[in-house]
Amino acid sequence: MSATLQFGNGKSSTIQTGLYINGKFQPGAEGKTFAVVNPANGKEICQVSEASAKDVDAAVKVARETYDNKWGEKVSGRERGKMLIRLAELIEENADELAAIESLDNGKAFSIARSFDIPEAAANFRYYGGWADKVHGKTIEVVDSKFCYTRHEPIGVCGQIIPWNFPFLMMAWKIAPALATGNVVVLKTAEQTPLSALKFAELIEKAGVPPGVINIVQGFGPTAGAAIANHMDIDKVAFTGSTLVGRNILKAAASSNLKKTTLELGGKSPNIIMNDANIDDAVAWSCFGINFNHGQCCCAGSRVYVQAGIYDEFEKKLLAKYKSINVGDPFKQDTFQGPQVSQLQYDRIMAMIESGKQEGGKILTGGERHGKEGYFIEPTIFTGVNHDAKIAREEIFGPVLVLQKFEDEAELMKIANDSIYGLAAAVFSRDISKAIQTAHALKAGTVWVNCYNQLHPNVPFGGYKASGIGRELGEYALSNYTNIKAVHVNLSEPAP
Ligand code: TXE
Repeated sequence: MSATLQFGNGKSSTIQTGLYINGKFQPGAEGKTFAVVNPANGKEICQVSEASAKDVDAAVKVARETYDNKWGEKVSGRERGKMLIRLAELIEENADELAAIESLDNGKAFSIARSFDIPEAAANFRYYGGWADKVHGKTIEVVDSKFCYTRHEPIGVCGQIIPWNFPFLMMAWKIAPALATGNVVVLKTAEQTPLSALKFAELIEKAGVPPGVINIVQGFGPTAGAAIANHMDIDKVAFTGSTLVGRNILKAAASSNLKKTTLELGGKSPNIIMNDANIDDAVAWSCFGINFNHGQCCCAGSRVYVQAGIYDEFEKKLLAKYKSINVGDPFKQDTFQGPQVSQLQYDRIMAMIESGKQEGGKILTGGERHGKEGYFIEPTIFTGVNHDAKIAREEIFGPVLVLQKFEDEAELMKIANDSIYGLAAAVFSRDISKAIQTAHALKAGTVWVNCYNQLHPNVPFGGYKASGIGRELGEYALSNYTNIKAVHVNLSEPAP
């Protein structure tokens, strides 16, 4: 089972379309397949195998046997590190092909997939490859008669469920720290975007990773996804997606085997521009902050608050900046914004735009479909929106910005923090003391000062409040994937 993909740059690639379990591509137990759609034109790209709960079961069984007999602490950190670094190299060697697959499947610009998604995924594997032989416990002083230490042990079989906005990068964020710490994984890709992970699966054996360590299944949330969350023999689940489904994952984990759970969920991130900001820079970062990846970023700067003293100039310059956004064919070199990922997402975003209008918001620019086919939406700015309006409070996950004016900084902070979410925020000011004080007062897992959407493998990422549980990236992510064992050794303590 394979498919040949034709890219908009004239090139093509052949991929395997089965489920990748125990190092082999195979059809689903129920023999079902589903269509993968090109969001740029709404046409089918190919069919891929669909995983059922039975396939998840089979993958978990293989993963468990592999963990017990061939992986875990049986393979040294040094060896695991080498494999992760080899995976990084293989990703780099195949970067053009992987970026083209990502662009075709997700709709993001090829140039951005090639310069961001794929190299960043490689950087993640390399970074965690470096950690693999540096994960260790501590010795803890107690009394002379005892020796106590901790071990950071792998958790075991990890279920990982990823979304469609950064399919390849989210896969890297999940798999790399899990393997660095000696775990095995069963990863479910998003039903909208399974293709780049299937190409990645071809690289796993080449990197020397034993069969059964990384298992990749594509399928739907209520079936394959729920099977992972409810599984009695999965020790940990990591999820990135909607807050709604995140709650269900947590409930499923609680009512099955209380598997450890980390969640990376939605956001409604405030981006604050103070009177003393460098206006041109703030305009450029704010535009990038909402429109990068077509607004399909959990940390998108979807609420921009500009202080009254510079508001008019900011609005004028932002509007001019918006006119320079190239929306269109993801394979054209100068395209910045491609289509939204699916008809469903397109419909959800257009419904939010409609609700913004109904609630009295004024459209400064955009608000309509772009072009005649595919799921393209014009970059859109709303002004005059009440803080309680739906578009000011709920995640839109599209290129739709709510632009607001504020006078008083203290009042603004209350509004900025008045959200169920707390994933990211930004502040623009030339006064570094004020910027840092604001950064500390914002209730968010990431705060950018004088920039936006900056991520790095070394730096943790995750949310306050309903934006999630746990942190990905950096040293912090390692703790998502280890059990801490305390060992008390009696040296000379008399028996009771
Ligand atoms: O997400 P879902 P959707 C937000 C964003 C977007 C909204 C809906 O606001 O508009 O969510 O997107 C799997 N048990 N984010 O509907 O359904 C599903 O198969 C187990 C933010 O696509 O949460 C996919 O693999 N798994 C976000 C993954 O969950 C289930 C990224 C995400 O899909 C499941 C994506 C179930 N019952 C959307 N139901 C971010 N934080 O970056 C679905 N899934």
